[in-house]
Amino acid sequence: MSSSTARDRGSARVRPDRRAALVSATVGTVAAGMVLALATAASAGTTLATSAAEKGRYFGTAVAANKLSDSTYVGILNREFNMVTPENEMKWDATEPSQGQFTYTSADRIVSHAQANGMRVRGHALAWHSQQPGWAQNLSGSALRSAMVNHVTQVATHYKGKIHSWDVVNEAFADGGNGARRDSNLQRTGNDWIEVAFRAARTADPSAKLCYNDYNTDGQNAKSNAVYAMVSDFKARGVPIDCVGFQSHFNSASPVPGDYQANLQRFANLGLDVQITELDIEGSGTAQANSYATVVRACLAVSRCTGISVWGIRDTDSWRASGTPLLFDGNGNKKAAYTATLDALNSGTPIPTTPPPTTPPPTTPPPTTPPPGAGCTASLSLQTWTGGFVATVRVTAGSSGTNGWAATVTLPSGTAVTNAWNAQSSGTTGTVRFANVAYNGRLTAGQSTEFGFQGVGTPPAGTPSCTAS
Ligand code: 9MR
Repeated sequence: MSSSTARDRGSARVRPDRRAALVSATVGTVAAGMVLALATAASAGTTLATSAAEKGRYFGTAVAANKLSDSTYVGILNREFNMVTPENEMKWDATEPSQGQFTYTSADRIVSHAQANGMRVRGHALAWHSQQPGWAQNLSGSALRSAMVNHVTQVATHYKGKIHSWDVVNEAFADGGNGARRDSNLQRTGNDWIEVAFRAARTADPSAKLCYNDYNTDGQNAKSNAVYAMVSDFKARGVPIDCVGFQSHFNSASPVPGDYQANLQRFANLGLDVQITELDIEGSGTAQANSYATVVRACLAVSRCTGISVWGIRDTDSWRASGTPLLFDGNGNKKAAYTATLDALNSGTPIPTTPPPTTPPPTTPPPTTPPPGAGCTASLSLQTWTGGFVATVRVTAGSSGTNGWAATVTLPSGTAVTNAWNAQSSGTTGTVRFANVAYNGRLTAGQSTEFGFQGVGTPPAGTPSCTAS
């Protein structure tokens, strides 16, 4: 009785031709366990979309409308993916080439193809400094602000109910170490342009998830800290935001960061989804395959990482084709990177949800002289803006190393900590204590680690005190 139940349940996912063979093989004394083993193997997805779906995620790709007449391209698209992002067709220059004149022909083609084939759509991108039509590039001030709000409203309304997630604002932070906003005509309309865009998008399409999307934010660094601070502030003030997109364009100069998973997790911990939105990894062979697997495992290990999109199908479809960064070669054959991605999706053993012990790259130079004696020392660096700041504290172990540590920061009157990462904080005002978390308490002599916190009010000055255990 129990073996026949197990066989029926297990064989339900086996293709009919396999099922007939299995049934005849099980006549007599063949153990139900063997059937179960075969059925388990057959239950692993055989495409990126089905494998991701079995893990509760989507697997998507950027799509170019002019390739939808390429049968090889469409064959792979329909077989492997269940989410599409129009690569250029929903951008401002494409959808509103003249002010107030909206053209959706190419973008609609992609949306129709997606809907006809059971795929969802990531909208990309409503407000961005790049790929603006000439007329918008020439606007400034309140005229540009109004035009931006109208654009967001019109495009999000046109696609209302058809979009899984919108990249509402794309790439609004500067590269480099200061965590500042990127200078652009939009930024010069006022620092609140981002939240204004999010509010307009929510009003136009309340069912779409609204994302902030950027690159070089994949690990913890000054830029991702600044995005983190903005998202924290939006959550605290009720600005509508549902997700953060991590573009994840990698190459040998910018590999998958060691703290990739930890960085996804800290954003997820703010209470929103995270998505890998434009994944491509330059390279070839095993090294490239391993990097893809690392990215997939990181997403699977973060419960609010809801999906992965690659930025094109074949290497020849890529915006940086010479780097052969995608999962299929120019002939549409599966690469080693494809197999590693599929295997990682099918793996039942995602890497642990506790972030691995990582030492993020220092944002301040390490002390030039080793710290004297036992105990620990701490130093503080700040990114500030009117009314708030992000602080990065570097903890360095003394000559005995540490099993644990705690750094104490004294805040000016009226200042409050709103959140912290890579440390457990006690209190929010006055003297605030930050203790190590599980993965960064143990430091060898002279070794450093960093934690951070965000605050409102005047930033702290001076050197934090540090005690070691
Ligand atoms: O892949 C897109 C390429 O076809 C365009 O020429 C380029 C123009 O800016 O944009 C590419 O897509 C970008 C995406 O919209 C935002 N993140 C970076 C992507 C690669 O540049």
